[in-house]
Amino acid sequence: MSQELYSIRMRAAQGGPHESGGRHISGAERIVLEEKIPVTLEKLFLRALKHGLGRPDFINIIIEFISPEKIQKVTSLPVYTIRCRDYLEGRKLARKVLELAGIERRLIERGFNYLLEGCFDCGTNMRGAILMDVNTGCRLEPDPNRGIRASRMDYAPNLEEILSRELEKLGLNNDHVREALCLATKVAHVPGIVAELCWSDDPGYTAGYVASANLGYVRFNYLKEKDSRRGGRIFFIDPTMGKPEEIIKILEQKPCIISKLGPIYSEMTFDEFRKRLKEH
Ligand code: PML
Ligand code: MG
Repeated sequence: MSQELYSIRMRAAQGGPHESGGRHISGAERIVLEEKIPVTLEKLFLRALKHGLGRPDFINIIIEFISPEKIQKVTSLPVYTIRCRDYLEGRKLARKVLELAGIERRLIERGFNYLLEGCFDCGTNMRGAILMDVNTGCRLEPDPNRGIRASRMDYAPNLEEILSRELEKLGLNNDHVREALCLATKVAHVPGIVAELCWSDDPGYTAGYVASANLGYVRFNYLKEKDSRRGGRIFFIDPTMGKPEEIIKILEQKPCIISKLGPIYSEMTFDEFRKRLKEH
């Protein structure tokens, strides 16, 4: 049987294609073996159709062969869940985690503001992420309405079952966690990326995370109010460590497979998290 891998990417919008001003509804992608293409297409199609943000009238699905020699193999970031009572406490603690990642406080504030404002011009969420220079606070996406879309990443086919089992033990086995951990792991491995901050745009999902190569995938059950559609991602980058054009190219195009799972910890306080970091 063929062991060749294919990238399958779906994006869906309402009011026409994204490039003609349609409102972004849903995006998801997989890297799968050839035999899994039909079932994956069906899953992605149904996912686009049944999204909480509304019914799309534009769905684009692309299938692309991936050359094995181009694939980067990595271990998933360690997963921490920091206890918090509500999104205000979650955001306060997320700011502290970003400080631990070495980002100046005023630039963290600027990052939060960018994410809270979303995409000015279209009055809706961006499909991709904001890219912010950690030294100047300037945004670096060539098209601020579209943002940068981290793409072409997945778990190795043999890891899916074990990942689901491990997440299940902690009540975290859902698409949001599985996909965000995969994306954050790819992003954190790109030279020049300092950290990522994300919370979901799904009105029913309040969780979010800060991720970085040194700290791990640090999640909070609350980073936004329930029923809010305002969500997205911001990548904090240091252009002295990697050219923005190069970072964007890797984020969007270089295939990345998680071939080994890092640890997944049960919920802890921020102080316990900090203590654990010191022990490592
Ligand atoms: C998303 O799916 O829109 C982003 C989810 C971020 C949080 C995932 C988690 O619970 O760890
Ligand atoms: Mg979403």
